[in-house]
Amino acid sequence: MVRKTIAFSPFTRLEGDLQIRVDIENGQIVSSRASGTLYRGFETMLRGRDPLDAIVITCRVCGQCGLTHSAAAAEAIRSLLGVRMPRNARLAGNVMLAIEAILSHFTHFYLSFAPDFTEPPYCERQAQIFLPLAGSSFLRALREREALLGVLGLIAGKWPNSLAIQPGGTTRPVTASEIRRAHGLLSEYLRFVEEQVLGCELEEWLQLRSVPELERWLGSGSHAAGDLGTFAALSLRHGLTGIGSWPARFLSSGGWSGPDGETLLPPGFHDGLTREFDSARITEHVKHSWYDLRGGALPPASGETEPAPERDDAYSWAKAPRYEGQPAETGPLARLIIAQDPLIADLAKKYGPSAFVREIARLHESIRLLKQVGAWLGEVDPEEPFYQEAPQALSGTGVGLVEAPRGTLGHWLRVEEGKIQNYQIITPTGWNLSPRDSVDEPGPLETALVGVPVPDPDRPAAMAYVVKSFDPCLYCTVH
Ligand code: NFE
Repeated sequence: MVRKTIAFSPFTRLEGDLQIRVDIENGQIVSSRASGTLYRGFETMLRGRDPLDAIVITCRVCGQCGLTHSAAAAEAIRSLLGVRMPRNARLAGNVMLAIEAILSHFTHFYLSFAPDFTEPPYCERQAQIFLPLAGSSFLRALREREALLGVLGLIAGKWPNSLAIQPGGTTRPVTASEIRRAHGLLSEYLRFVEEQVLGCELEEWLQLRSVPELERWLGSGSHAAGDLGTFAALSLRHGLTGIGSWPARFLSSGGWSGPDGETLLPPGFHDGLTREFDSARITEHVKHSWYDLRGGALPPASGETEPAPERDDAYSWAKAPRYEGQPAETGPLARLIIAQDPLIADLAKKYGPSAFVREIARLHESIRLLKQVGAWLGEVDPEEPFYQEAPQALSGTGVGLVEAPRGTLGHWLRVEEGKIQNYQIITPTGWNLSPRDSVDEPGPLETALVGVPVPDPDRPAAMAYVVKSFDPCLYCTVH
């Protein structure tokens, strides 16, 4: 039996600096380690600053989900103060965050995920529509982003690095005519999704509730020629249904909170059964991370970030978050399983939480959100306030949990005498690409890679697809 260890880095078309080290036996991965290789230091940068600075600074953690970070920072301050935003601000905030998620999901699909089918070993003719900077689907997807960015311009003022979400609400009151323009831009994007992604009306797709219904849909009309249909055919042909599963435990803090506090997608922890989500059950482990070991396995409210690059028993700048001591996957698949979405639940039953199902869940969530954004926008009342002055945060603790495109994002802060004493962030990719924990249990991706075939170490295509199915963002992870 020949055992080989190979480190793959850098990863192309992926956010941030990732190294995957795998042990291969008989052409299959038998164990893996995911390393975030670039330390950035946002948490330490925030010590001693005004709490509101957290909104300005953390929205720079990442260019894909910056609004979500600023929303988590604002929510953490709001929870410390015990204040609520006006109804309009919750609606406008949801519109902004949902659009950021849709943008992120489609950017991932067209710029990162689908183009791999155009490259060796696949070199699929059918995938030429996804060829970077040349394929028809790639180019149109890139162009159509403009409509969603236009909506963000109207509601948030600008994107990225928008500071529109503050503890007291949203800072850009939106007029009736701006709402009409935003609806118009959404319709443009909807046309793109219906014509190119689906090949049918949104509602027809949203009616699908099982694998047999999906299969019938794929076999009828022009659906197979749409981007989603093409992706499904390529995935089935190349076995994306059979790679990337793990004994999944799923986590969601509840996605997109409505004006009355309910969430569009419910919170929960799912390990076969779905149970309530309680952020007090989260800890972060650093046994295998380049941080001082004093912070062994702490709840984030009292977490520590003391870099210890000299520790040669560690292998990542990411910490290892755990829920009730267990690794957990977060993201669109987790949210939709916890929400008991019938189509995604049936796909996961048939194909497991595989690379294929993870990616379909991402597209399906985008489509569900696109429908919902119009509804939230319609509920905004331009005559009512978007913002009310919030008091200054002088002392106390706060937590802000927001569902980011890639999953559950948490910001924890402690303030004394008006200054931040401690700030801790746990990101979605922190959960998904977590290193081993205090009892040496691997993170979700590390486990999902076991069993993946690597017939040619120069072209670890299946491995790359499993990694990309989690849509990792290492910028966020090692904030
Ligand atoms: Ni940098 Fe982010 C999202 C957050 S990922 S993209 O989604 O938070 O860990």
